[in-house]
Amino acid sequence: MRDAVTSLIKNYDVAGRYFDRNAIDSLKSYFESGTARVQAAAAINSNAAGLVKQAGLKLYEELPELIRPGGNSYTTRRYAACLRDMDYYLRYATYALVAGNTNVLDERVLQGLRETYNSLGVPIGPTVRGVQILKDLVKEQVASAGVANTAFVDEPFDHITRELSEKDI
Ligand SMILES: CCC1=C(C)/C(=C/C2=NC(=C\c3[nH]c(/C=C4\NC(=O)[C@H](C)[C@H]4CC)c(C)c3CCC(=O)O)/C(CCC(=O)O)=C2C)NC1=O
Repeated sequence: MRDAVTSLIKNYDVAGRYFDRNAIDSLKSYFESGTARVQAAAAINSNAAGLVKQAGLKLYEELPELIRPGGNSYTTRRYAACLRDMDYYLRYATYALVAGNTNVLDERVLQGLRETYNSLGVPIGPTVRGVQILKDLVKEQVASAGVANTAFVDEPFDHITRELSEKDI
């Protein structure tokens, strides 16, 4: 598992180089955004269950066929599995936000996920929509906690949707 600093060190060590201007700039930007990252994690933690629940309600309002007979969230077991997945996405996205790096998502969440979803018939498009709804709710929550620029919150959620949507080669 890597964060912004360890991943930079790894890249420079492989090349046997000291930190150059680019490295220093990226270190600066990571440390300057540190307080906002921690504030975001605190804001998410203060209402994680609420965020997941709200995202689920919004998703099923937009795509009601998911909870009708034949839909992938039909039956309470699958409904609960879907919300549990959203909770995983939120928790690991929070780790990635603090780390300033999406490596934790690759290692702990995304590895083999598409294959699992495909074999169970979990639809990717609606899952991606769910993650994007979650992102928007998180950004509102983080903004109302006083973080002025919430653009950095996009990264882990967009990373999840990008990796999930990627076509098979
Ligand atoms: C921490 C990393 C991690 C992830 C990400 C994870 C995902 C994950 N989601 C699963 C199932 C599932 N995932 C969903 C999700 C959905 N269905 C929908 O209609 C919606 C579009 C969507 C929610 C947004 C559903 C319904 C199932 C159960 C499918 C089934 O058993 O038929 C399964 C199969 C095993 C199980 O049911 O628990 C896994 C492994 N597990 C992990 O350990």
